[in-house]
Amino acid sequence: MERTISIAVQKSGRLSEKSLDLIKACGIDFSADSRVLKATASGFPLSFLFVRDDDIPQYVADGVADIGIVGRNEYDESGMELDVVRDLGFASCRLSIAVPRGFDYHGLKSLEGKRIATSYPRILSRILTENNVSATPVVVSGSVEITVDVGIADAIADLVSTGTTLKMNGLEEAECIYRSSAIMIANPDLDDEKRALLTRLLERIDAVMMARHKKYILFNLPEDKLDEAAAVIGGMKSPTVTPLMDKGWVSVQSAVDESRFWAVFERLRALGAEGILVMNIEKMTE
Ligand code: PRT
Ligand code: ZN
Repeated sequence: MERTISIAVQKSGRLSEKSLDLIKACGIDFSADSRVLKATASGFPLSFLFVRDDDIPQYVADGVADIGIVGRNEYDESGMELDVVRDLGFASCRLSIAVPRGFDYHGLKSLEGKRIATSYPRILSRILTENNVSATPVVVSGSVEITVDVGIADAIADLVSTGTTLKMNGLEEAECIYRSSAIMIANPDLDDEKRALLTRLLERIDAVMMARHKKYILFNLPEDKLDEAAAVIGGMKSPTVTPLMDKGWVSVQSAVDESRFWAVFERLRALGAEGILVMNIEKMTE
């Protein structure tokens, strides 16, 4: 029988959709019936376990699942020592100290002797200790943002993405103390066969993630501007250059980092580039 590798994915929540999108983009298909706890994929020997995100580090540690996708916050809070094999970049958020209006916050020292409500006592305590601050964590599993109002805490340490929740509860974000995004974790004791499957899966994930950060551009350029254009594009080993029927003109193709795209675009225009065509890249390797 063919060996499979199993992955624990959040059943429903902020990580679910993007986790499954990434896996699908790797050419792996599965029945997306969210009522089932387990599913088997086609296109890759992978099986799924759909669970609550809090349970993912434990399942991976116990070998119930071989790998998992979870927020770095959840993993660090679990205190488990697993292999963090990739930072997947999505579901990014920050753990921030937030205080009620009128709280005179001037750094972590302001929290000395205070009660701080959080769902992440381990991460919070580590940071407070590193900064020589002694405060009392008040551990709550949800609705951290109401604890100050109801009088059980003086400040909070909670996950923030847009900041709306804090504002709506009369709190101000005072300081970001930790950053998180989705990571892939793996059991450190996978056998050789499973490790080989993980390597294959990671190769696909890398190709998808790399492509997501790049655009493919094609343009026509006066041949005598080629060196300058190549310097502007940078990145890839060398652009592909094809002669055009029009003498003195060439067609150039290359991948460009999305973050640099507009700067590159404007400089190419200034060099006389014409007919610039931009495309999304589906998959890519170095
Ligand atoms: O049911 P299950 O236990 O599986 O899910 P869950 O409710 O515990 O987790 P879920 O789905 O809410 O979040 C899963 C992971 O998403 C977290 O562990 C983080 O890694 C990540 N993530 C990213 C977030 C946020 N952004 C986020 N904004 N997790 C929670 N929040 C909450 C935050 O706690 C606060 O209540 O959203 C609120 C703040 O949002 P803003 O946009 O108002 O700032
Ligand atoms: Zn959870």
